[in-house]
Parts: sequence; structure tokens; C-alpha cells
Amino acid sequence: MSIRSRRHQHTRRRRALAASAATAVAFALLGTAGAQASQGGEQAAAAPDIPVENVQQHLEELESIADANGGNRAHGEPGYEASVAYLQEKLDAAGFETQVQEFTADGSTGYNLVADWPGGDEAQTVMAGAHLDSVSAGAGVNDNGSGSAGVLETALAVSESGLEPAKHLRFAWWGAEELGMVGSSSYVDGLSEEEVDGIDTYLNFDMIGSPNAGQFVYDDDPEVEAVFTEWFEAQGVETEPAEETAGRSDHASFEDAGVTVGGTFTGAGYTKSAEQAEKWGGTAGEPFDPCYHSACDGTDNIDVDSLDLHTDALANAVWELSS
Ligand code: DPN
Ligand code: CA
Ligand code: ZN
Repeated sequence: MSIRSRRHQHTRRRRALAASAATAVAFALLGTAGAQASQGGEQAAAAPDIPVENVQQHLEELESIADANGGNRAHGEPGYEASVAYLQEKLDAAGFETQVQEFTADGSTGYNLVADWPGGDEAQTVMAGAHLDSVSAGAGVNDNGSGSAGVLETALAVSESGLEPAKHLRFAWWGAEELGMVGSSSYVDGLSEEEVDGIDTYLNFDMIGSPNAGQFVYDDDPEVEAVFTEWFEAQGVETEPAEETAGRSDHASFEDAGVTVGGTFTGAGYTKSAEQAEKWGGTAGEPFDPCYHSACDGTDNIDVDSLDLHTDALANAVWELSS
């Protein structure tokens, strides 16, 4: 059975995005897509609905960490190390095997946090990752507390549900993305050829709660793309290919090594068009994230409905691709 032919159950009703009335009606009609059995009769367990409140709690914590550490969580700064410590403690308590890997960038030590879920075939490893560093201008709550918190909450959901996937699962938080994807490229450079070959798919999440959100899916690999686009479609959300971030976040480190990649994105500095505002709501003529790389990228700089949607999309892809 191909990945494309699989459809998962979506039985829950989803709140409309802050969108036009027409979109809200579409949600009401399409938000409860019926369950469809897979062709082979064997139905892998569906991913849970990730509580967005939990994701928001991590964002509050990351903002507090920045507040307590000179206002940012940037590479080489104490707020970055405190961010790593916050995540690592939660992952250790949930039964992950965690490692902090060091590298050097711009004369200071950087850190990647890698968390393995015990079990599954390591020759087919599914990874989900996000960069954890902010720029020095601010707390980096959307960029990229959002992706970091979504990946964290998905990992915690794997533990909570006692998932025993056929494939091995690994979650990662990268340092120094903002300096040119330094952490993720150092990770990939440190892998043997066999280890690179063993990565079935790498999923990247960099900015998934933009306040004037777009609904974007990476189009690097058609099968992985379809896992996301079909899921969004089942929620009544039309997506577009993620052009702004193409080749410009940590997935590029993996793609350059020949790994299959995918991910989702809600937009950064590009301007939302009138057509996009029509289908997604929000404000045409303004950036998807007006606080991109600015001091105002705090917890107010988040569209909670999009954060919820993209975190649930992330969890669905992890469940589906690892089964
Ligand atoms: N984290 C963002 C950055 O590196 O600036 C990801 C991004 C890349 C956003 C390219 C927009 C464009
Ligand atoms: Ca949810
Ligand atoms: Zn950035």
C-alpha cells in the first residue's frame, strides 16, 4: 500500500481559523471527514489530537527563559542553553534517550538536542526536527519556539500513547540555524553513510504559528507532501507549496545529503496576497509574520489556530510515516 493511498481517521471537529465566513462554513462542513478504512484492512492507530494549550505552555516557558536571559535565546547566549535544558528534562522524564551534541559556530559552542524513542527499525528512521535558537533581537517565539514546541509536544504524545512504531523515531532540536543551519549540518556531517541511508524521512518545522498565517507544505518530496496536503484537505484547509523557506531551513542539511524531506510552514517576511487572505483569512498586503526576526516575536505573535493545526499535522505525519 502506498503512502498516498492511506487515509487516516479524522473524527474531531476543528475550530475554524481566524478566517472569512466562507472559510468557516467550509470548516463546519469538512471538519468531520468520515473515517475510511485502508485498503489492506489493517488500520494503524491514528495520531492523537495534540492539545494546543500544551504547546502554548512551552511557548510561555521559552519566552520566560528569554526574559530571564537578556531577552533572547540566541546561539552562544545563556537563553539558548536554558532552552535546551527545559526540553531535555521533559524528554528524559518521558522515557526518551537524549543526547546533547556540541559544535562550534562563530567562536562559541552550540548544541543540538537529539531524542530517540526506544524501539523500531533504525535502518528506517523517521526524524522530526526544529531549530531551537532565536535571533538575538528577541525571544523567537514564532521563529522558532513554535516548531520546537510542536515537535516537543508530539514527542511527548508518542510517549504518552506508548507508541510502538515499525520504524525508529528520532526527534531533534537544532542550534545555530539562524547562523546558516550550522547545527543541523554539523549533525548530518557527523553521520556515516549507513546512518544517512537509514534516515527514511526528515520532517522540519520552522515557524508554524505565524500571526497572519499562510498554510504552506514543503513540496520537496511528493509522497511526504501528500501526507500533509491530504491531512489539511480533510480539515478543509487549502495549502500552497512553501516557497519562502525552500532550501533555507534545517531540512536543507538533510536534503543535501540525499534524505527525503518534508514539513510545514506558516510564512515569515513575505506578504500575504489578496487571494491568500480570501482563502485563509488574515490581512492582505502585510507579512505573514510582521515580527519576523524582531523584538516583538513574543507569545502575542502567534496565531493559536494555526499552531494547533500544524502541530496536529505534524503528529499525524509522524504516526503515519513511522507505522
Ligand atoms: N528560521 C527562519 C530563518 O532562518 O530566518 C526560517 C526562514 C528561512 C524563514 C527563510 C523565511 C525564509
Ligand atoms: Ca490539536
Ligand atoms: Zn529565523
